Amino acid sequence: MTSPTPPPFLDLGSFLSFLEQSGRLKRVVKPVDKDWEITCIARWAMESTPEDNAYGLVFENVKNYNVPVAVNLYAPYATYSAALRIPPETLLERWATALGRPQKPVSVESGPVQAVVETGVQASLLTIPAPVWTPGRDAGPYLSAANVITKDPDTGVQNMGSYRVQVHDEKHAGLFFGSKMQHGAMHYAKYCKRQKAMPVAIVVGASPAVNFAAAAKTAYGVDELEIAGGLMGIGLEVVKGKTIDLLVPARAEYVIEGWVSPETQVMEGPFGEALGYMNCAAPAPVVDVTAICHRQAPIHHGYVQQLPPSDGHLVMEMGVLGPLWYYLTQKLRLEGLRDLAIARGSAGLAILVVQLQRSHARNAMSIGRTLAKLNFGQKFIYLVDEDIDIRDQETLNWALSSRVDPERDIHFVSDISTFQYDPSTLAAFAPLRLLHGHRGWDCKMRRAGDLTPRSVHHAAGTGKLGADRAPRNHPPQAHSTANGDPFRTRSRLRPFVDESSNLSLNTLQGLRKNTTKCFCFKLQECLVSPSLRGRQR
Ligand SMILES: Cc1cc2nc3c(=O)[nH]c(=O)nc-3n(C[C@H](O)[C@H](O)[C@H](O)COP(=O)(O)O)c2cc1C
Ligand SMILES: [Mn+2]
Repeated sequence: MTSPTPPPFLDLGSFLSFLEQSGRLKRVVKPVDKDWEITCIARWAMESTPEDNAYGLVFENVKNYNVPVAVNLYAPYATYSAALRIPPETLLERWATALGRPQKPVSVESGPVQAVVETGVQASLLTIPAPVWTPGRDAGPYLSAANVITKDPDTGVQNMGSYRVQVHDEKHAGLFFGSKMQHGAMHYAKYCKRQKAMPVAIVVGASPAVNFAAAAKTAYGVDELEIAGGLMGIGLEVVKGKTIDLLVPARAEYVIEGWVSPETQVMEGPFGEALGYMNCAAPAPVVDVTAICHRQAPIHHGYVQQLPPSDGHLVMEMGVLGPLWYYLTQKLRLEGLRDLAIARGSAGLAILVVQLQRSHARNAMSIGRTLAKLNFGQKFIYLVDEDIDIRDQETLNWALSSRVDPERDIHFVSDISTFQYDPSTLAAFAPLRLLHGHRGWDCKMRRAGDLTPRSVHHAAGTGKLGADRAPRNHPPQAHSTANGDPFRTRSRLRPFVDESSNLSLNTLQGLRKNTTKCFCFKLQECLVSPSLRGRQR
């Protein structure tokens, strides 16, 4: 007899209890500073622990706050899939089901997230212990696991995207849309055109499926709350916002409500990006907070940002792979695919690994080209044979080393843009001479690694952390938006490449006059017996 499937996790608290019961959660009871200790300890815990023993962390005693902070919750794969109550090997299929059969949210009258509703002077973002994720370098504290809900003013259909949110002060938060094609950004552009303020709800600390769905690269017009329901196999409970007409998860820890004015933008960033570089500060939409709703005893949840590894990267990766798998297998009905993965360290999206069925080996190049054109942000696509464990980096490298003839098997696909914040391709749009002499932190992407607790501690000890790079809550500086196009000001974002750490990529790109953005490694017929490696999945 098979045991019944356990019920889905409906909120963050039940998932934390599950992690704790399975020995995968540690509580830090010593007081910690939210502006540097949380991220340093969390990063150290992630990097120093073998995946099989990975654990989440709850910082129970955050200095000057009475709200705990939970981090490192959704990595590795085993934990991500446990959060959906499924085995890891069925993840892609679960995503395909969720996208193929989304579940409508279920409206309820009230929910724990509105146990406390703070408005007016009571509502202050500074009561939420938002950490600084790249201490000493980020512009200030961020809500890094923010699920941002907006609504298309034409259709009334909601969208939820995982966009970082900078805490500017008690009542203001910056919204970062990585591109104007992000769905929240498209909504914002529509409101700007009408000269109307956009209602927004920022959901923090929800059921795992909500976080996963918010990172999903779905089609425009798909409500990710329905995808969250599809991932859970049951409609998500939602309540109406208190000061805005949006439906929000009823069992979240926090929902921050507010309005984004079409008129004003505020400098956002710099911030440590997913590939481990600092981005520039640039004007960005700003939320005027009207209410902070939360549970009686809320927990703040964040992703450690910046350099991989982090659970944020894994959430991003599955948000790419799940929809991609669905699209390729259910919509395009592309034959010959066996499995998809994203290589470690590639910021959750840059290196896509595609496993093909042996019977379709001869179509490898056309499959590769189709994938390249789909453009989910990838820069490299590896097409590999059935016998390779595509989640094992050593085996992948073995396959690249032993099966790929660079002349014959590497194909370049031109004019396809990659991840927007890839410093090597940003450089492609700037004459090299521009890059020299621009070494200020604020105007370029810069490698921001080496954030061991020790190095940061040392910086703090010497007073460096308290200098001008220190986390701060600077007063918002208003920038008026260019009329009609709210994103014109983004062009201030300067391209930059850190020459010292990017040599090999630049060399490759230089060969292609910087126009090539995507390579395919052709699958070679297996010359070596699969049993030689013996790593078949
Ligand atoms: C941890 C994490 C942080 C992210 N930060 C941002 C961000 O700040 N801005 C952004 O535009 N996308 C960000 N993304 C990617 C978006 O969540 C993703 O592109 C998603 O598809 C956006 O939803 P949308 O397609 O409805 O716009 C992030 C993803 C993750 C997992
Ligand atoms: Mn969307």
